[in-house]
Amino acid sequence: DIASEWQPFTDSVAPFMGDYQWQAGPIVNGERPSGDTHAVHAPYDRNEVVGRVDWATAEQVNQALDNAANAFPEWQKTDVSERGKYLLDLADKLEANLGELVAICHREAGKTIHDSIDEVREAVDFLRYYPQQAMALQAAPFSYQGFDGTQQSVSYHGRGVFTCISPWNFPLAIFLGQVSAALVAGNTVVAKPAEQTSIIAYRAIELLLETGIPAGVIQLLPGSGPVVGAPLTQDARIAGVAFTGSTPTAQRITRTLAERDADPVPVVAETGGQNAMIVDSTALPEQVVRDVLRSAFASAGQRCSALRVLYIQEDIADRVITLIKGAMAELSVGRPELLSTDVGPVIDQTAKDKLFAHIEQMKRSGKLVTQVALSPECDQGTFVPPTAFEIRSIDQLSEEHFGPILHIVRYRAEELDKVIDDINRTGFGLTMGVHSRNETTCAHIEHRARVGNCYVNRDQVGAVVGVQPFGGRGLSGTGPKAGGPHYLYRFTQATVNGQ
Ligand code: TXE
Repeated sequence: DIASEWQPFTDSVAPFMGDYQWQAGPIVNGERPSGDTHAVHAPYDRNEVVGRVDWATAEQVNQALDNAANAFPEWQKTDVSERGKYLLDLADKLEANLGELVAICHREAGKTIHDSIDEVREAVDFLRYYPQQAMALQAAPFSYQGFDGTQQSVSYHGRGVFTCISPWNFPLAIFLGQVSAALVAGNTVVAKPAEQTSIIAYRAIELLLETGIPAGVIQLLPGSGPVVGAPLTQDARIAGVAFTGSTPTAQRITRTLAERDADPVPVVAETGGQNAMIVDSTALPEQVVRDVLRSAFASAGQRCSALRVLYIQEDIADRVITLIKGAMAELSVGRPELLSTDVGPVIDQTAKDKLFAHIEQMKRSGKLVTQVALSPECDQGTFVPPTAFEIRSIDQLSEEHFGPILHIVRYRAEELDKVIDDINRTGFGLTMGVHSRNETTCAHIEHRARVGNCYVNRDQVGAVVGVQPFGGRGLSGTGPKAGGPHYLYRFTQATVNGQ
């Protein structure tokens, strides 16, 4: 049975649950200076203290940038296989410390067991994938014959100090995805994790330092966006920025970088979405409902890939909506460490308040389809009930709503192109789902939709490293896709016929 299958695993998580607390903070040249201390509370129970995090001071930010700049020349010269070896060792260490990392994911980010394990696995995949790609890049530099018959070759090198700014919703996978790509490509890194999830980033960098990696090449600076993040995008010592988070923050960072009196540098931005799924009348309703639930409510809807707006062709809309209501009634919302939990809390009170405000507004301007009732234990944490509304069009949503809220729109067959154009007009372009047994319809939607990732007759749950590279267009990001073969190029500078 499942319980005994999970027992050895839960035994490794158990020591880090309950009263266990972590102490985290900046890591500057391998040292752990103290800063302004902030208590971290568990999202599922605001009375539970998970640990304490010191946020970096302005002086530490400055010091970290100096350290990373000083470490760059040597690191750039280090062979790519050696750079990659540290990351491969870290992957092994993450697996060896799975229990603790899963516990942090639960307690700091409120992730369910399944999501927490997936989180660590995805981080491990990034750590193994990028070194392999970097070695392939070095082993076969791009060479070509010029129009004049001469042989040319292009080689790739680190750019300098890369700033990596990450969000809380994939606090280990995205954090280490950025950091590992930047490092293996030959850059040194100053990394700022999200305010809400610095503990897991801190443990990851502690484990990275245990591999023997030179301490100067990775600096960790927990802290707020304005105080720690902003200086890391303003400084002239920065050679590039990898950012994942909301679209407005990406726009702010791009403006800041443009105003620097320094070299122009690349920004690799992965941002939000307003993701839709189109279901036509040939789709299989049971399959649709299974995929809709996973796409909209996995991780409490806090995935950038998550389904927000479900378009259903009128002919089957009543049937599908009835099935969705039935399936939502079965969702178990509650404490993330329980195996039976489908939907855990959202990240914090600010997120909860915003989502409740949206629910109230939708109750006035849309039609409530169903809302899952919350048990009394949810009162202690930042839980939001999975909720579905019927609305007229995606135009009614002016921004991304990052939580377990599904909007449903009915459309008639002849409106299909208008539906796709409405979705495109939001300006976001992250994910799109299609459910249809008509291959021509699927191909038409895939062709007309302006999104980074299209999912046909399946759930739309995001990236699979090395298999399904992930990233958006338009307001959803700069591309190229994380977890894919082209991602590393953005972290390098190319030289023709030179070193
Ligand atoms: O974003 P915020 P959040 C998106 C997702 C959602 C968002 C959730 O769609 O929109 O991420 O993350 C720092 N200068 N994706 O709410 O607030 C801030 O401290 C420099 C997309 O955390 O933008 C944090 O570390 N930094 C995705 C980080 O920016 C600043 C995958 C993000 O914070 C700053 C996952 C400033 N002025 C989530 N202000 C994809 N497309 O792949 C804030 N920060």
